[in-house]
Amino acid sequence: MQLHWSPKSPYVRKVMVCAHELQLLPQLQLVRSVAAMLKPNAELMQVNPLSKIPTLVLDDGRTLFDSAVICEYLDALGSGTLFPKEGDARWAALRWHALGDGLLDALILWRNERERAQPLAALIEAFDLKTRATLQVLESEVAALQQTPFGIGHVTVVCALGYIDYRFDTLGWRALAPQLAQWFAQMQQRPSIAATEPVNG
Ligand SMILES: N[C@@H](CCC(=O)N[C@@H](CS)C(=O)NCC(=O)O)C(=O)O
Repeated sequence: MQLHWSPKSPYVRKVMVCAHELQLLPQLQLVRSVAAMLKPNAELMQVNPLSKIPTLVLDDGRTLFDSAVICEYLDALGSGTLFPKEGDARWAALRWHALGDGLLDALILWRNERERAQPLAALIEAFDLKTRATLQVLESEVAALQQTPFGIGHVTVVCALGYIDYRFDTLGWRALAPQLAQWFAQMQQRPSIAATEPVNG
């Protein structure tokens, strides 16, 4: 399988963490692909018309996107432990997955906006407000995160917090969510998390 990949993308990181956890890394051939909102990538668009990474090309030529779909596909190929199949555990995992993805979506748009010559102040304020509110909710759910077996919700929340460190280090999120920061530090001990730190390149 070919994974259109970048070491900087937090959505790609979700897929890489899942692949590590599920011992599927040997089956992935990484294809370095550049995807930017303002520069559609013609080569990437041949396999994903949305020009986004991650995109997974299966050995039979079918393609899968986005990160949520790819992570669930890998889980089905592997031990199936990252996406609980039923009950409250399923909804809790999917909810954290959506919260982490939603936080990432806001952060990516925030970053694009702040790089414009004249960022719209109201938009920046809204992204800042939503980010802080999400951190507050996650701070109140640390005990639940700790008590729940590691799954796609944990993967996504960790990737979102890692992206804040990577692109929004001035936010000082650890002061806003100290228990979450401790939990995040514990998560760094996991080999799948340590091996997928975002890097420039
Ligand atoms: N919902 C998608 C988001 C993927 C995404 O936006 N990836 C970024 C890289 S971090 C991208 O490809 N951006 C290019 C674009 O938006 O055109 C997912 O979960 O995979």
